[in-house]
Amino acid sequence: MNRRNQSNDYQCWLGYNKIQEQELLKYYRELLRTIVITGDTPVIKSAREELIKGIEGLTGIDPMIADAPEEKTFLIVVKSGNPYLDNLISKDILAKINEEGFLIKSVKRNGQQKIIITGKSDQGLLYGVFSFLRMIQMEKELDDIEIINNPVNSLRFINHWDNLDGSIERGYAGKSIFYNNNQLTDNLDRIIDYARLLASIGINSIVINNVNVHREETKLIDDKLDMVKKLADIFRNYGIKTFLSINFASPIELGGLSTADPLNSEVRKWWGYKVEDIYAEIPDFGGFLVKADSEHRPGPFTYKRNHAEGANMLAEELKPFGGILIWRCFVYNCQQDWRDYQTDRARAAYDNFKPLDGEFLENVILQVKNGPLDFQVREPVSPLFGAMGATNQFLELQITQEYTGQQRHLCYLVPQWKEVLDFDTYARGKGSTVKKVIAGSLFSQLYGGIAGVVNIGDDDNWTGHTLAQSNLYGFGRLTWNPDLSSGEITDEWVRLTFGNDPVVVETISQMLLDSWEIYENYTSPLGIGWMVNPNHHYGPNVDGYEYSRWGTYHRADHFGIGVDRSVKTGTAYAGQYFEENAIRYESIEFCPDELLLFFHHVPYIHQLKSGKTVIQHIYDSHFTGVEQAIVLKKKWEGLKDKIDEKRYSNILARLSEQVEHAKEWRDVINSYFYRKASIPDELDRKIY
Ligand code: GCV
Repeated sequence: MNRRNQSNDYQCWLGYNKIQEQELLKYYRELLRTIVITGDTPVIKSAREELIKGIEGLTGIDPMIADAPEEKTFLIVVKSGNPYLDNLISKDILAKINEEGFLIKSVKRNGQQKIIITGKSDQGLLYGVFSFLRMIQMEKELDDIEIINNPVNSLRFINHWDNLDGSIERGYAGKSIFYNNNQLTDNLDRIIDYARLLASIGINSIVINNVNVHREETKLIDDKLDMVKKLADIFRNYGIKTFLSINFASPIELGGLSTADPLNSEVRKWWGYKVEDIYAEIPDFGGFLVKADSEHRPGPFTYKRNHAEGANMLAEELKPFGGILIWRCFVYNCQQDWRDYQTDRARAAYDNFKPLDGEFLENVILQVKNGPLDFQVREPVSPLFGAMGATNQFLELQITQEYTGQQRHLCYLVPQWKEVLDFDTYARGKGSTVKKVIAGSLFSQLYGGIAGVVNIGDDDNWTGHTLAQSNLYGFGRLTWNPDLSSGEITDEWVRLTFGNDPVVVETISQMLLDSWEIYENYTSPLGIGWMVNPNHHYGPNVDGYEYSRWGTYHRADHFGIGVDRSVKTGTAYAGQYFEENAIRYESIEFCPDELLLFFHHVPYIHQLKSGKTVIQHIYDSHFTGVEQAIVLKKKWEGLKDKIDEKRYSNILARLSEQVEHAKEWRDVINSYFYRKASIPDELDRKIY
């Protein structure tokens, strides 16, 4: 497709639509007529192309690109060692930029105002260019700027759950943009556009296949390596390293060995050769991501080895090439018998990994899901964060909305992620937040970062629901800087995507910021989770969850509901936290309302801190959630004349569906608990 003809929703936040404010447009046009950007590495070329594209779109002028700054040049993009900067920018300021960071600074030279974008690396320049373009898109004045912007996390990862046949596990926006029928797609332009989107939000690493590695995907390290190489060639131009999910049993499936035992010397040798082959083709290959011994995936347990033995074997082979091994902590026995009250899936990650702290090599990173279970609308933060001071840890978030409305419902996850990042683990006393643990700063670790399971597919707008683009944008911005507020990120995304009309900005921002709470209101109450249909996980089904064969997950009976995870009388999960949190979660008195049923089994008439009983809270929140979903739709309808038809109708259709499904949720949940508890609604509303 001709890029100039791409629709607004395809272009997401890189639409670069012409500035509407005429005075400002004139000002930018004068300033941006000539620009200097030096260097011709692939990443700098991408930065140059982006700058041209951005300035053309935003101002309508075709900027002149000069090789060296002249008197009148306003915008100068050069690496930090460039002599031009010598008398313009002090060494002290330059010293504050880290390897991937950048500086955007206005300076005066011979009375002429200039903007310098500089950084130590090509990537730094690319990020600086994107940030500068963002400022123009948001109609910022360019006088008097000094922005030093360094990424907080060294690894900012996207995980794809794409399969080679083109399907995407938990994908809600069409098919894979990479693969089709076990081949690489022909539409490489789309992948370039994707790389641009990712680089613009600071992503520097990508895993290009599903963690559940099946037969075809296993071959990606073998006779399908050329596909990986082609993708890596594209992503490299945007400063993004390519990683692969691998099958732990590859030595058997590909190599014909009789074992995949990590301590077996033939197995080690086999992996050694494989890694060498990969690096011969892709010298900057990032490394492997592994899901092992979970949900039927092979792993070291088969050979009575532990996860450290499994991970270290691979890490050793990757190390000479600078590769990284990422090992997932989403390890649990999906066939546990839940009739036993001590058995608790929530305990699994900590029980499996905590005892191994200190045993992993330094190029191993453990990837931990935000909560102890599985991306529910509300879960406590995983107690593993901070509990492994001698091990690199990554936070894994789910951008794709598996349990949060599958991109048919609006559920903006940035506020949820902010709560996770700001959560105090108390690992080293007060202030030991998750964001410090995973950035590696709390324990001075070598690697740190955040991985997000992405929400895109080949739908024209990438994410199915156009407003779900905000989750990808927000994810990237938070991995770059977890201290950004939800409000700041939201405001940015709306302006970049829909323009700067204050009514549009205010309305959409509020819709996004309210949406997580709304979704929670009409779905699973008070942290209980899992009231979804099995397998596809969409829509209400109170007793539906997979484990119901062995007992309902929520433990609801005629008298009460919730899982007792206290140390005193329950599964003892609460005891996995550091003392301050363990005490808070252990007692019904201190446990916050929103997590009460995650940690405690209480009678329906138990009074919450809000003053309501549990049952009344269930009724009220479900009625309120539906009303709020209706308001979301009304707010959107109010923007009819301000949004292009394509995006307006896409979003309207999704919001209408959301209202109908919210009603279904309300009715299913309320009637289930009304029948179970036999307690009438205080407001005597009709419960179906
Ligand atoms: C990729 C959940 C999802 C699975 C997913 C798994 C995981 O169980 O439902 O689709 O598999 O998490 O994170 O490995």
